[in-house]
Amino acid sequence: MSDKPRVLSLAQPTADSLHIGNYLGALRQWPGLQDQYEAFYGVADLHALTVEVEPAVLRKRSLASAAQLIAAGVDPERSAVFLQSHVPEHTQLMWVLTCLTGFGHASRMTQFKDKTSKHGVDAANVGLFNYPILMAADILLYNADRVPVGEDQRQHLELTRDLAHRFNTRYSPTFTLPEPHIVKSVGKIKDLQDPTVKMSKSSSSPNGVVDLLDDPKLNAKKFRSAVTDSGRDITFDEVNKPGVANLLTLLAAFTGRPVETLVEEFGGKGYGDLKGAVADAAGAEITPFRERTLELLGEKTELEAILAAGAEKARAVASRTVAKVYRKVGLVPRG
Ligand code: AQP
Repeated sequence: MSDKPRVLSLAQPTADSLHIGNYLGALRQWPGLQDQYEAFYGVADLHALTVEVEPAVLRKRSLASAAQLIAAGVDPERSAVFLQSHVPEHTQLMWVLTCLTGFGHASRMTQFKDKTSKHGVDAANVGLFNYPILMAADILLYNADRVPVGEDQRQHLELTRDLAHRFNTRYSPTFTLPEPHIVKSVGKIKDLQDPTVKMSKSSSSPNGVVDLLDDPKLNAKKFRSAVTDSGRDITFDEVNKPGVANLLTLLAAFTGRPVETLVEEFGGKGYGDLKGAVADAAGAEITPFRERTLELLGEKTELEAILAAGAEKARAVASRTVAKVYRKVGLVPRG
């Protein structure tokens, strides 16, 4: 076992492809942390059950998500790459944490409110309500020091820290309080058709979300038809010009250049120029990523072997945590 600090992050296989929000907000940071940290990166397939899905579709999406992590540069030799359901300790720890979570506290999670705003709470399942507690278990199981996630997950990270603190004070120091690793310049990538809401696998309009595995030509078209406003000036104003601000954020992220420089450069140019530049910059990075993912998906046996080895690595850590937690809360160890 390594003495490096630990990093953990998971992505949900809730769509056929991850999107550029998942990529820029989270996935893209993951490979760069592999040397400094002992890394655990996975696919949150249990979380994906909170949405009704065909079994065969979920299996396909889970493998596609794993392939995308690797295509993004996560190296299975250096990191544990695994499916959450292959490590049963996630749900074991979750139950203990569920019993430590106040109902009122769980009810204040804004993502649950957002996700149930359209169809109401009665249409949601309890799994969706419990999602942040399973997420806390995902993180605490590995005593992760850092969790690279998008801005939308900040509140869940806070809950995780609260639960860790509560367990540590009620029993004895056990869990590391994890720090979020959030790229401020990216923040939340917004839906291209409704730049007031985050780009999301489940709730975005089809033309508002750019999937990493979609045909690059289709994606270029989506960027070119992004909603802006009736003005002409290219300025970074998230309140009054959310569409233009989103495009500038995307261009800055894909080119590695500061927003201020881009604003200067686009002075006097039109929205069409900006959209074209985003389409080109995104395409240049996403197209090879997509090709690598498709290649990995063509080697299914190898991919499954990578995931089996990743689950072994993950379980070596996770099983110890659960044994310790069960002992501390008073469950009798199996003789
Ligand atoms: N729009 C976004 N901008 C920046 N980061 C984002 N993330 C998600 N959307 C954006 C980050 O991507 C990582 C993986 O996300 P996830 O698969 O765990 O699920 P999510 O956060 O719930 O993302 P979606 O796309 O909205 O999925 P659904 O619709 O299934 O809920 C996370 O680190 C997340 O912060």
